[in-house]
Amino acid sequence: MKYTFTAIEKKWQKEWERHGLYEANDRSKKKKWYSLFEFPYPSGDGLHVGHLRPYIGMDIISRKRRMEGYNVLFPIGWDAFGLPTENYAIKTGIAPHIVTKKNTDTFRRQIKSIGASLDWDREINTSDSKYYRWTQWMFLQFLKHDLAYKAEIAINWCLSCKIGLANEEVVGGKCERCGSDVEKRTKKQWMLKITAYAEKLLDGLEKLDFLKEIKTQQINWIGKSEGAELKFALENGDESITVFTTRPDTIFGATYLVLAPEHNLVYKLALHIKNLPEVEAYQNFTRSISEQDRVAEGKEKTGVVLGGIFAINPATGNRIPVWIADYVMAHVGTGAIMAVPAHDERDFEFAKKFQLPIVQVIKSETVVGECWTGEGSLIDSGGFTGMSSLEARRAVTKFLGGKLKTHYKLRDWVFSRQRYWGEPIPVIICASCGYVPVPEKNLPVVLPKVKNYKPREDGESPLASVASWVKVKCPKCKGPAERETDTMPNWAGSSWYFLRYADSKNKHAFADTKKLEAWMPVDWYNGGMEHVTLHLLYSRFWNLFLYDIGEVPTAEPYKKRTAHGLILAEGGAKMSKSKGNVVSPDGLIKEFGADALRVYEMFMGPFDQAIAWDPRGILGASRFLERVWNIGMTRIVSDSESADKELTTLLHKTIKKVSEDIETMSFNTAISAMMIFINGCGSEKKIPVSLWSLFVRILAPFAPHVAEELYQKLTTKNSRQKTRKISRSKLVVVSSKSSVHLAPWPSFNPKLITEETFELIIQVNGKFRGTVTLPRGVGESEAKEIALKDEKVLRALDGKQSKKVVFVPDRLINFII
Ligand code: ANZ
Ligand code: ZN
Repeated sequence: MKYTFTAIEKKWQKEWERHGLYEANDRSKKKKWYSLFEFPYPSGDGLHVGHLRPYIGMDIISRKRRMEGYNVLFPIGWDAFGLPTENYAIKTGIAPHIVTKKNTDTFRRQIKSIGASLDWDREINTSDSKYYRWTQWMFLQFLKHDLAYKAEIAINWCLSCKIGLANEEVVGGKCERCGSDVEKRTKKQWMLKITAYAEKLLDGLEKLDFLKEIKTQQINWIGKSEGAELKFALENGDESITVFTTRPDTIFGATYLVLAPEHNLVYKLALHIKNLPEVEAYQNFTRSISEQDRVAEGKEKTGVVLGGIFAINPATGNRIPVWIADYVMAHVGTGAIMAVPAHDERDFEFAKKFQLPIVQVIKSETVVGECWTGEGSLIDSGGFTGMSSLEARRAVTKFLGGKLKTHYKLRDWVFSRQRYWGEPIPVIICASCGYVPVPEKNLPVVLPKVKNYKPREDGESPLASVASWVKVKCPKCKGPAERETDTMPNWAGSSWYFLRYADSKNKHAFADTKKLEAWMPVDWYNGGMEHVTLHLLYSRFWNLFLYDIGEVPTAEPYKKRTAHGLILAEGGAKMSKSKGNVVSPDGLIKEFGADALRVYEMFMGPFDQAIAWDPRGILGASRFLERVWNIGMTRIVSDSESADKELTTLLHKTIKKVSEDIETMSFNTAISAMMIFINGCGSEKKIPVSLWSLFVRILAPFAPHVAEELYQKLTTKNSRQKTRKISRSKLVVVSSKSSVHLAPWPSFNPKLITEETFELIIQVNGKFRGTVTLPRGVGESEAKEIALKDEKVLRALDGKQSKKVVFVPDRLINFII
């Protein structure tokens, strides 16, 4: 029987929508569940198959939760402000909001076409003034609580475009758009004081169910380090240098000091520096090197001594030279270090290169002449000799009158851009009152229409040219004043969108308190690994702040955060329009159906790993669904007619596997379990309706349209208790209650599941290399994948691809190389 996906997919999408099947209920008595994926940026290129991967993954989880009886919120919206839209507007003169409308229409159509169980009623758009009114309101709260301030900050300036660039527009030190050189310029920018939340952002992590890599990245980004600030007097004049060190215990081995090349003192000491031209040349040289390159491991150390400048080591009384070098960062610690080459790798490399003295002061466990960075007892350290290094940290600091100090690598968040397509910053600049917040009742400050979207030659936002908008009365003194013409960065709207979904149409508040209490926190958030240091930290900070001022019910916004792997283009390159390798879902859905695309995307590999698109892959998914379809349409019989024990057991194992695998996002293995079940159905067997109904339910989150059609067929067929074939009827869900997507999630019978695992023997070229425990019935691809994670096997393969794989089900796998 023909698998007519086109007709059923459209039909069920309409039916589900008509019944509001996926609308979240703010006042339900059921337990709530909130699933979230990172809302898309509606680009002009439309969606590609890679975008869909996280949506399908979270859709599967949301559908399972609904079937488990939860009241589910699974929303979507558009992160609509952003550079590509703005740059397109600059190029074409088409207004960004028109471009955005067109793009969101495309995205909406595409996402709807995969049948995701989203609550479209709550759709939001960050560039809509009804939304950004609240982004502006929140900015005013930051301002009120002294967490927003203006500071001189270096920005990226393209010498040819004559505009300030966002960091993401600078690629390898060049302007992403024209390829010319980019230089640092200083500009007054709005900043948000995220550093005030460094400790809370760290503490909060402990209780959260985030992937370990995500936690690690956040911890490293915050970069807490506990140490001391110690003062070194200078021989020249009254100046002194304060260094930050995590190892005050090593001070007797500090044989020189190093300042960051941009350190203020270099300018202050200019008159005393004997080799000033050389020093200035070095300063210029380092300006062109990106920060990442400066700190990169293994990078050749460079630096210049400040001729004629000497400091006194307060512990030894020795005169030591002062250098500038780019391995010391201006904004980390105090921008100055005491160098202890015997016990710090970077100092060690530097000292060897420039032949500076290396004095060991900690007893080392390695050979003499190497750098020992570990702990030990102190040697040649005056009165501290013999003390343990850990103990000496405090003792030395105290003795020298230093301060114990905690530093963070995290820096405040640059919150303004001199660009058009963003939220206007709701501040008025008055010559006599300073920065005056726009009164809350006057929000939103609507982004005015302009003709030219290009930033001005002087680097100011195009908004600065709209005199009628800029000139306002000062809200305080009523004197003439001007609006702030900077706009917020791309990260603003996405820092709180998950809150708006709780109550997306509210006109009086960003969301009603009761509704926030009903929905927050997000139970499961999935997003890209590329967003875990910026967006994920920004939005946690934003929510922590709103919690502190009593605006939201939970300190942390997300209980759990996972990440998906990218889908790469055929051959493994990143999908991008410029490479012409983008795969659109549209044609695939037309040819194979949304369900086949969904199943293929979930089956193609482990969800959390990057994987290349295989144009033939979807055929397998399509064939699987065809087989399911044929069984469901032709071979279902009443329970009394058939009771295959083996098949019942297999089904219960499948239910267990699929139930567990969804929870760990092992969607690929869940699908292979369902494939095994379908194989178990053979080509002849009659399948009893009660078994089949359970199978259709576990299939439903993956292939919602096919499952609905088969389920509807079943319920009518069942009620009539007839076993003859019935042709495809024009059934619709009569009430939302009868949809498979609200049917209870099946539980398995543990008694039926015995002896479910076996030891798979792994061989390389016929030689035994180990075993792994696997569920019986495991397929070749899954067995192969797991076997290839075994270290002994990897060693035996030695990086070679296997030419052939011999797989004996439930017994062994042999890689021939
Ligand atoms: C002396 C010393 C001796 C150090 C020793 C380490 C080992 P973490 O833990 O990564 O935070 N440091 C301080 N400020 C710096 C800056 N602005 N740029 C580059 N490096 C800087 O690193 C703290 C250590 O990094 C500090 O402790 C300092 O070197 C260096 F056996 O001081 B230490
Ligand atoms: Zn004023």
